[in-house]
Amino acid sequence: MPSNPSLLDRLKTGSPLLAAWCGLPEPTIPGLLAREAFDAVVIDMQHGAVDFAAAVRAIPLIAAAAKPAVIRVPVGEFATASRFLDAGASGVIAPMINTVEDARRFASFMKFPPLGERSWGPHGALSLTGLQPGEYFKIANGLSLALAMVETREALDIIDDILAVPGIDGIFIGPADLSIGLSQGKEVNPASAAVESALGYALARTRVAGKVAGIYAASGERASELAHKGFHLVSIASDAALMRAGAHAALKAARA
Ligand code: 3PY
Ligand code: MG
Repeated sequence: MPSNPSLLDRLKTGSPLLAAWCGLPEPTIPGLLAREAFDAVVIDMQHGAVDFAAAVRAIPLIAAAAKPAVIRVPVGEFATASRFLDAGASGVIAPMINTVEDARRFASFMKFPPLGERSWGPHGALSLTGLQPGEYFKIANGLSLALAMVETREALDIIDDILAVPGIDGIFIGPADLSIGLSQGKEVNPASAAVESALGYALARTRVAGKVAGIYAASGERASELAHKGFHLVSIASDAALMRAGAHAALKAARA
């Protein structure tokens, strides 16, 4: 049985999903966070220190908690996106998708023909889903969520075109980079007024396209605001940030 046959359907029809965000180079951490009440776990290979082997090892640990694993690959590493689908990831977030060509290339590595050009070899995915190759092939494109990151002024300007690319299931906003771009390099402020109005615009365009929108939130409070705003997938803080916050709170209490 697929561990998660329809992450896209859940995003489209259910309440917002809250994801853990992991960048430490140790697969046990996403495996353990998957046991908490997160709906999904993201492994960040763009800014995290996780290498390919560690990220692949985390996927069955996350699946053992019946949660979907989503991987953010490094910029431009679309071939790596296919390899994570082969390993059983439920989705991939591709950073810095700034042109329609970027979006097309990303989609082509995420989806089998005729939609894309993904090559066959889903060894981990077959184990985790329990499907036979022919069964997996029939539904694989629907199992593999492709989220294109919109986090620059250029991407925002062509958001309709990115959303229109066949095989792109939705967008994922990087509010920090977006704030840098929208302020023309003057500040990094993921909650700036300019970002706030861009979020409303991006959500509206995503709804018109009938696709889904995810976003990164630095805290639980911010995640709640963004979920209420209408984002379908909201990731919260990071493994390192949660550890640091826990350490600060425990030490503050101990020294009180
Ligand atoms: C951003 O805010 O730019 C991100 O990519 C989230 O990590
Ligand atoms: Mg970013």
